[in-house]
Amino acid sequence: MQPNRRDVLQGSLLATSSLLAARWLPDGGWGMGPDGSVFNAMYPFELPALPFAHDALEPHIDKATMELHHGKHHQAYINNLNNALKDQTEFQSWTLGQLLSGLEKLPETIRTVVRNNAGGHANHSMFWTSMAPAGSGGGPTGGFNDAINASFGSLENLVKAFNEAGAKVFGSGWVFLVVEPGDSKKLAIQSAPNQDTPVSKGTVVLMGNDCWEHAYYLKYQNRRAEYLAAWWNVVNWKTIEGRFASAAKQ
Ligand code: MN3
Repeated sequence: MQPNRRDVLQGSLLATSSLLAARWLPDGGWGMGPDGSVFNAMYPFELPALPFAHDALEPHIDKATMELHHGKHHQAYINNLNNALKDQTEFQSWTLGQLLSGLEKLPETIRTVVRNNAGGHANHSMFWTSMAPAGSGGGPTGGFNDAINASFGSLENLVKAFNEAGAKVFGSGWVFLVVEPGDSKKLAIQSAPNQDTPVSKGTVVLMGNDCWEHAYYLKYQNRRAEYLAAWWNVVNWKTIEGRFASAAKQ
């Protein structure tokens, strides 16, 4: 029997998916999807549980902000994404990774809403797992530490450059630490507006900080620089180093 068009299409999607997975899932995903990888999750998308209690990042990130940010904002991205796909049966079998890398293949009627909300889901899943209670995340070691020194001169310089990039994000957006495409030992800082993510261009994201006002306004009001500085107390270096080590192996 000849395979029908749908089988062929799904077969090619699976092949594409495993290629993208090799590039995009340096830590086996960000560890928050039902199968352990947020990029492999597909419609209907679900809010992943936080890997710590809402008050676990106090006093650097307060409990009320975490409750709203995870329970309301992240949930809203997921609801909007599911809503955009509810009548789009063709795209319900696309993984989050496929949606983010294949935005130009989507109908114009849903492209922007998917870009914003699939991006929001991916960015926030990455964000929660980039953090840990203060004192539990350790610090960069080994080859990761070497890459930081080679790329920025020192951890102190990385922090300074990252915070400066975060302060410059105009309006709402993100600042990311990424692996330089084509050189797994070189790190770089990128910022992006709205919920865009370097992942859409196949770039490996190691960590990122949310520069939307909803991430800090309850506690820090307009003092974004103070929030950016405090955030380093809750960086989960162990997880981020694991992402780097996996990316370096590819
Ligand atoms: Mn946010």
